[in-house]
Formats: sequence, structure tokens, C-alpha cells
Amino acid sequence: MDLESIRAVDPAVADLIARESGRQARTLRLIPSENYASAAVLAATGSCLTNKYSEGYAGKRYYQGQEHIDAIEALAIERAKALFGADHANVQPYSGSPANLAVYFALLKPGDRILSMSLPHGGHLTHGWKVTISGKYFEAHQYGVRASDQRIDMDQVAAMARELRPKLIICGASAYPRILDFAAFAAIAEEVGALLLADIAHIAGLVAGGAHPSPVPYADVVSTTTHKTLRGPRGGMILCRKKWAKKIDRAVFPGLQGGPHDHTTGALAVALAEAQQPAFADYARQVVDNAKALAERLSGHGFDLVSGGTDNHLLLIDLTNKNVPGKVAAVALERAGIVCNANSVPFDQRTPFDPSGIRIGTPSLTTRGMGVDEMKRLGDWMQQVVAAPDDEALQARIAGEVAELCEAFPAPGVG
Ligand code: DSN
Repeated sequence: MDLESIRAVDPAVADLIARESGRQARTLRLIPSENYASAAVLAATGSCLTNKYSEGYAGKRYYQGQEHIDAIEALAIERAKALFGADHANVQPYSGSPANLAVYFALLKPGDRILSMSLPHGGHLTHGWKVTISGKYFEAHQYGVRASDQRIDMDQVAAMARELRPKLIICGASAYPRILDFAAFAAIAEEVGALLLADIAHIAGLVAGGAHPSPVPYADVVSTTTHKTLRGPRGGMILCRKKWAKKIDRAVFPGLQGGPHDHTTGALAVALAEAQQPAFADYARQVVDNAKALAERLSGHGFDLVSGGTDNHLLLIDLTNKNVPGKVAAVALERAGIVCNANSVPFDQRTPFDPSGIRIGTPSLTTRGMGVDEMKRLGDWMQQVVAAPDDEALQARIAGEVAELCEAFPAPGVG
């Protein structure tokens, strides 16, 4: 990182970046939507591509000077199509929320009905939650998980779809630890004449690496972010069947966005090249193996895991039986160098800002090269911290041990 050129102009920001870099290097980052982009991805993000404007698409731009930008965007598109086996890719969405908004703009009219997973059960804000534009401009209905096993109730999804006849069914989640049954969603969508959107923002890297089934054969459209398990730059992407390609492209530009962020497109092309390497499949498998190992260790310590465990990169933990609210646990863990987020659990009796659980995930630790042994140590540390959330001496001791472990597993791009 070229910190010195920043320092020469703005020592305050340079200092804050250096501190953040140190924080990312010395802590165990368990927020499941975060990761470490490679040095190559970071370099492309910080390149001269940020200087260019290029509204439109390759070969059909509104400004001159596009020969290299066109080639970069074409590379990103071809790599995305090859990696996911998709007919069409749009790599211009600024992130996941605008990607979803573009999909709605392409496929729906205001007031149309959508059926998606409820936010408190693990869904996402942009899937029709009432405070968002997706909840205000569309008639959103939401399915959830079963109380008995906390898994998506496909019978409920089918019954709601038959009754509501939605124009669009959305599958995808931000706090759901189990495999999504894309074939079952597609069968329901087909039966009721709905379109199917799979939002794989969280699991895109697992899908790319073969550690989670792909929705591409089943969904009309697939949306994703590019920076979570996929390990690229902050951005979004839409994959779709050929028949929706024109509508999706027109919805992204000029429908919703202006000039694409070419520095992000360049970095995405680099990340997609990385994801095509055999080592990426190893990483994806290890992310899941690590999550399962952590789940087993935490279960052994009496933690109540939503749905009893995990099939993917994340775990949702209900702390009710530990008598520690999620926020209290998250703050105590952070003092011990273990960074996660407080999270609602299905059927939560507490509020979203002061929920009963925490959400943790293994992508960042796996990128550092950590494995099952480190997950066991982490599970033991978490048990000690949650058992005594006011014990600041314990937290300081563990923070020191965490920093030592981190030193043994350097993270790319930080330090
Ligand atoms: N903020 C992301 C997450 O943490 O899951 C979702 O957009």
C-alpha cells in the first residue's frame, strides 16, 4: 500500500488507514461478509482506472478514450460467465443493493408482488424489507424458517407462492447457515409462473469454488456482491439468462447508474482470474470445513447454534441460554481481538439493535491460511469470553494470544 504518498498530503487519513490496517492484521475478523482482498485486487482498485468515465457498454460508450476500459470490462464479463457458467454478466453494479434494485427495475413494475425471505429470519434488507425502497415500491411478502429446526420451510414457500402468485420469488440470505435448495425454489417459481432471483452475495465464492450448489441452472437472474466470499473489490454483479440480458443491462445503465467504477471492474477482473485457479476451490472448501469445525467446538461448549450447525461459511449463535445479549458478547469479544456482529436470531424476543445472537463466519480466517486447529482455539477463546463478558483482564490476555496467532498467519494487503 502506498501510504507514504497519502501521508505527504493528508497525515490524518494516512494515520487512520495505517491503524485500520493494523487492526485488520491483528484481529480475528469473523464478520462473515468480510474478507481480505489480495494485493493484486487492492492494487487494481487503487489504479488510474479510477480516473476514467465510461457510461455505456463496451463498443457503445458515450465518451472517447475507451479502448483499454472496453477490454477490461470484456475480460471481467468473460471471466464471470466462464466461472459461473452464465449466459450473460453485467459487472457494473456499484454493490449488492443497487444490483438488486436494477434487477427489480428490469423485471418488475411498481406495486408488483415479490416473495422473499424475511430479514429477521436471515434475509436481506433489499429483498422487500419495509423500510427500503424495495419494500415501499413493491408488495413484498416474506417467508421464514421453521420454528422446529430453523431451516427454510419450503412447504411454506410453496403455499405462499400458490396463494400470492408473486411476479418474483427471491432466494438468498445474509444470515442463513444452510444450503439453499435452488432446484426447489425454481420448481415453485415455475409452478406459479414467477421469475426467480437468487441473491448469492454471501456465498458467491463458495459457489465459484464448488463448495455450494450453483443457482445458475435454476434462476432467471443471479445477483451478487463481489467482495465477500468471492474475495474481490467492493462491488456488485448480475448474471442472467440470455433472454433477460438486454433488460438487465438497460436497467443498470441508463436505468439506475451513471458511469461504472472502472477501477472496481479492473479489480473484479483480477479477482475472477484468481477465482479460476485451483487454489480458490481449496479455499472455498476450507471455508466450509473451518465453519463446521468451529460449529462443533462451540456446540461442545454449549453454544446454541441456529439450525444446529452450518453447511456454509457462517454460524448464527443464539446466546439466550448463556444469558448474554448479542451486543454485550460482541463488544466483549472485540476487546479480546475477536470481531463479529450482534445479530437477530429467528423468532428473536429482543430488538434488532439489541438482539439475542451473534453472527460469525470463516472467510477472512481461511484467507489467512488458518485451519481446523485454529478454529478449535477460537472456539475455546469465545467460550471463555462469553462466560465472563465483564472480565477485562481475561479479554486483554486473549487479545494478546490472538495477536500472536495472527502474526503466524499474515493477511494479504494489511499489516
Ligand atoms: N452488510 C452485509 C452483511 O454483512 O451481510 C449484507 O449486505
